Amino acid sequence: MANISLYGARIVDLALFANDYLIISDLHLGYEEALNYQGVMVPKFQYPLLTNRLEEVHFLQKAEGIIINGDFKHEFGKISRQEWSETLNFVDFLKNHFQEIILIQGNHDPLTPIIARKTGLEMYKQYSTGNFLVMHGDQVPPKWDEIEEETIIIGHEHPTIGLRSGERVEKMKCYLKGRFQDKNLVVMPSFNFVSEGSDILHEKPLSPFLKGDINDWEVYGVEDFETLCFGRVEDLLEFQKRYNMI
Ligand SMILES: [Mn+2]
Repeated sequence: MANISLYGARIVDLALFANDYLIISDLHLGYEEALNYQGVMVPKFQYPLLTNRLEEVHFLQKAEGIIINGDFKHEFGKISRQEWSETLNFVDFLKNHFQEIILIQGNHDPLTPIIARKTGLEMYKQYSTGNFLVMHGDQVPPKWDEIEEETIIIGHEHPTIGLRSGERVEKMKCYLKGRFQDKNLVVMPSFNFVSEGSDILHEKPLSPFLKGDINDWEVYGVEDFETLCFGRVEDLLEFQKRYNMI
């Protein structure tokens, strides 16, 4: 596995390793049951994929602590059966692998504090470690000027790039490395296998951190523990235009 670091945070598949923490984002546990309620019949397949994947990541990169960077579960207004069982099991799983577990509040987490209390975990708006400030990324903190860390790590966006081959468009999960105001910014992919995410080249951004000019930002695709450097957003758009791939 290539050793690629974004401002000192090492890419380990869909996780980042920063200052002795592994960071994963946007698990959306319970997503399948939420889809079932909407009439979309998907089986509940995600949980074993997530735990196996995280075990592999942890095997490759030992870490004392883990940070869940928001959207631990999916439903806004309730805790579904699937969410109760999977979140409690997942916290047990984390306790078996890590000495410290940090939960960060995402926009899908209004009720996650109930799960945190039940399992004895703390929830944070944002978490500082070394030179990194980890936050979900659904809003820019109001006291931006008081932030001392050099690098901000966010999730929320579920970034992917759409790669066209013939009629098919495949979305590949990716990291983004850029600058936001006076800070370094890293956008993480989702640790979630129900949906790939949104195509940053063609879809409207979700996060306010991505609403400005991101042409200069660098794209790092991840696929099965491989990391692929795609260059800058602007170059990818230019390439796709030139080869009529949009
Ligand atoms: Mn979110």
